[in-house]
Amino acid sequence: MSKALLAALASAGEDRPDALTVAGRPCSREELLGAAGAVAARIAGAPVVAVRAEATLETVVAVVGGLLAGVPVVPLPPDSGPAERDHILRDSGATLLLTGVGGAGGDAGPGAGGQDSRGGGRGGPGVTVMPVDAAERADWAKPEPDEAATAFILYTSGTTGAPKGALISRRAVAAGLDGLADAWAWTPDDTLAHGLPLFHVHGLVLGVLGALRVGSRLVHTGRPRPEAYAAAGGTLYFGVPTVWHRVAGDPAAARALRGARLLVSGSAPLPTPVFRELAELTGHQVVERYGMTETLITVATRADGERRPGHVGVPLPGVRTRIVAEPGAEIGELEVTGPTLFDGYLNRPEATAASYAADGWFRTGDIAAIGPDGTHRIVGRASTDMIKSGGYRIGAGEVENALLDHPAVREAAVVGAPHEDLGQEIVAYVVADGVGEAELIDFVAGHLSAHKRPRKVRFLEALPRNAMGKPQKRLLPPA
Ligand code: MCA
Ligand code: AMP
Repeated sequence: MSKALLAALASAGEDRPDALTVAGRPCSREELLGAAGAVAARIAGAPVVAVRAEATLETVVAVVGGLLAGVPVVPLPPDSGPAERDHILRDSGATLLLTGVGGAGGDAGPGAGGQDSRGGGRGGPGVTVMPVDAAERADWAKPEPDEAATAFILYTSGTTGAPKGALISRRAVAAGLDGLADAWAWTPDDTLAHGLPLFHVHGLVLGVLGALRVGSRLVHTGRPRPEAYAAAGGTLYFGVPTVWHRVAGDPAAARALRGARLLVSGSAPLPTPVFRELAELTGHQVVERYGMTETLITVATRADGERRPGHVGVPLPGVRTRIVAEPGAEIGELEVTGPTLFDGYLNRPEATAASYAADGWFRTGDIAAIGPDGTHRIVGRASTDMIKSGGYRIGAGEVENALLDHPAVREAAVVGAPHEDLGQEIVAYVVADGVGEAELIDFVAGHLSAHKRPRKVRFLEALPRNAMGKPQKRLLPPA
């Protein structure tokens, strides 16, 4: 059995005044524990707690406070529009919303902080907004909850409908982080640097809890900009491929990473040209790892393993993988099992059941191949309705539904088109009268969140359909 999820926070290594720095604000581990203890004391006993997850110190305090108190944490994207925010709060049953100090005041608007904030601080009916003060202190002496307890409810898009809440246990988080520490020889001597959003597995679970559990320093740059990475002084850097593409496009920033120990990419495929350019500029071959919200990270290139572009490495300790393919084929759907798997989707028994094979392995929906040496290669996704843009997972159906909520839109079909920087960009094809591209883009950004907005809108007389009347996305004109 592994040690408790936060056990290392109080004990790992020597403390220092800048054990973590978030968007320019330093904090020691002792200060973090004190501030999080104050949060824990205020929320203890709540069934779940939502956290408006701006890239701020308050978000880290709020999340650690929730974990100390054993209250499942629901990170809310800070720029969530009403449709997304109301769905997440209602579906999760959150009655408390923790925000930065500036986000206080019932139906208050945006709060202080690094990341975009256009209303995620509003609670809505039945939700009390509770400001978090990183300067507050309280001792929290209660033992950590059982490792089977839910740590997070992470909302993630499917191909259709609204996002589903993935139930992530404390055990899964601990197992996943210990596996990555092993794979990357990640120790208290490291400084982890990144600027990823704090409402997804990559930035929050790996990028914050990873550092807290291992005992390494953390520098969160607020935003994942190349010049901020260059200035962060990390030994270990995390980024999505879009971030690495931008770093490669800024040679001075890239060269500043030469002194690092390990550069890690994940959340989407890292293009081979970016891998090569970074190797040239930084002297590092980027390590890729693969995972999902539902499974956490399951496969990773080890620090001492072979680094090949397009390859994501080998299963973490305790994880098993298999390819379900047609007879004779080497490429097929990747299925995984092991200690990092989620406990199902909240309130969605049917979706939960559908995500598992008959023998309990999780069906990732990713198409992959496993080489003779056990190295995994992700080839694509089974469904084109699951889009990855800038490392964000976006369901085509959710964006289509948002567009159909606009009174001028009669039909909508959304696809992910190849994009050099974002991997895929969201393109919306609509049948509509009296509305322009910019208005529809803003409409989706305002209803859902900015990263779910289409980057292009194409207007059609009618969507291509088959004899049954079903839209045929393959027959849409090029973006
Ligand atoms: C532009 N903006 C708008 C609009 N147009 N806002 C509202 N309405 C509009 N019409 C603003 C945005 O608010 C933002 O403002 C700015 O324009 C840029 O927008 P954004 O789309 O965010 O920027 P980008 O440059 O396209 O973003 C690239 C990015 C981002 C920074 C790389 O995509 C990102 O952070 N990706 C990380 C995703 C991630 O962490 N995924 C992990 C999932 P402003 O700049 O002022 O805010 S976990 C996972 O996948 C698994 C487990 C795994 O394997 O890791
Ligand atoms: P999310 O649920 O946002 O965590 O997204 C999970 C999805 O991201 C996976 O199902 C994959 O499609 C994709 N993904 C994550 N890491 C990689 C990677 N290294 N290479 C290719 N795809 C990846």
